[in-house]
Amino acid sequence: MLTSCRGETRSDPVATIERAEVLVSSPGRNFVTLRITTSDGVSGLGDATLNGRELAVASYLQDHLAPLLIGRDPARIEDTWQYLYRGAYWRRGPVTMTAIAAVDVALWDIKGKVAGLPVYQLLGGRSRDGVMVYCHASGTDVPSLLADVDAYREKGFLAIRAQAAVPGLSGSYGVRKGKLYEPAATALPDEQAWNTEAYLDFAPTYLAKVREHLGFGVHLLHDVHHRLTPIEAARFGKSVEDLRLFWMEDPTPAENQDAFRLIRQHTTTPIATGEVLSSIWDVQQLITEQLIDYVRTTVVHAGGITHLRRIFDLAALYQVRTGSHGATDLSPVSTAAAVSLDLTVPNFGIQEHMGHTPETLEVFRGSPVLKDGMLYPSEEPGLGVTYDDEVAARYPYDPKYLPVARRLDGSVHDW
Ligand code: EZ4
Ligand code: CO
Repeated sequence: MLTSCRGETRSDPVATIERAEVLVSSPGRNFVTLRITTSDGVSGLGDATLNGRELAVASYLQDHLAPLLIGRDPARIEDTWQYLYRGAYWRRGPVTMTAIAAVDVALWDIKGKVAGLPVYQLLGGRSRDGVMVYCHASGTDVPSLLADVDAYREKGFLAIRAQAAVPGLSGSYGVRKGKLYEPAATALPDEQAWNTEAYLDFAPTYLAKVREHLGFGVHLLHDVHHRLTPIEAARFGKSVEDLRLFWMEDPTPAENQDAFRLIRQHTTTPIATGEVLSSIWDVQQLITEQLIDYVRTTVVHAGGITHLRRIFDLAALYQVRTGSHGATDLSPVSTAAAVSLDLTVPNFGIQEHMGHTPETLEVFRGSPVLKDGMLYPSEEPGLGVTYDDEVAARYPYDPKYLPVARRLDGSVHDW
């Protein structure tokens, strides 16, 4: 029996991590992917994409985490998580938590392959048959929004998010130009105009038209995208109560968790937040004081499967359900990891799913399958997603930034 200074006690030689490669490519958009390979030749993938700040995470992984991974036991997922989190000394933050997430998800992928089981089986097995997703309908005006809603309904979606361009404003979040919504579209940040009054006047009217058009048989969602103050969000939530939204998303920035209390005091419109938050500490008060209904932290930006499960378990105690972020900037590896967790947790709510471009799906093969508004996991061992290096080589990194919003007087607003 060997006892090392790392506290490892073992009787048999185990496989070790031999390689950790950081793969940066832009098939349709930028993705950072971590591939860990063991001495037994098993490899696992983790998504490490942080939109608009990709290379910060690539460097964190390449320069600071890869040297720590070589020689470690890939089976020790929790220990590796604790080692990387506590060992950094510097706590939380999207760059750190995305890098740790990539390692964590790659190790779950490896564990599944070694066990010969899909990752959702390792997490306790199915709690449900499939995962309800919501899609993104948008329009430059109300008629085009309604047409888009119809197109998604015909595809069988059970839940639809609706966003329309506010008349006269270039900076309305969520309005698609091409086939998929892609906000990180320019080599330097696009500066877009924002006017809260115009939004607050317009948004409830178009949501009412969508609800009237849809009826109550399909879930309707809306993303405020951090644009309102708490009292404005309270007014918005109150004004759409009769429309019975599934949720209003990110009504106000969430750095100050206490701010949600004011919204809560005024409206029964359900609240979802968390896509930009990276740890359990960032949502602790929101959950334990029941200031939100859905927690939107994701597998890639909140420390991987290991940490997200911890967040979801805390949320379950307070009847807060899950509603993970799932925009195009989360790679198919994240979709697979998210679906594995969504399938198993008792308090699943909904999963965002925007889909990916054909170029993305050429590089990342084997994503979960979408059918009648639900995602179903791969039954392959691990996460079931592969990365094609040869195809990826055709799509080199292409620097892109998210937009910046400015109020009409020129001052910076939350985008
Ligand atoms: O703006 O993923 O709900 N989805 C969203 C996304 C985010 C992007 C940022 O990279 O708010 O569209
Ligand atoms: Co959002």
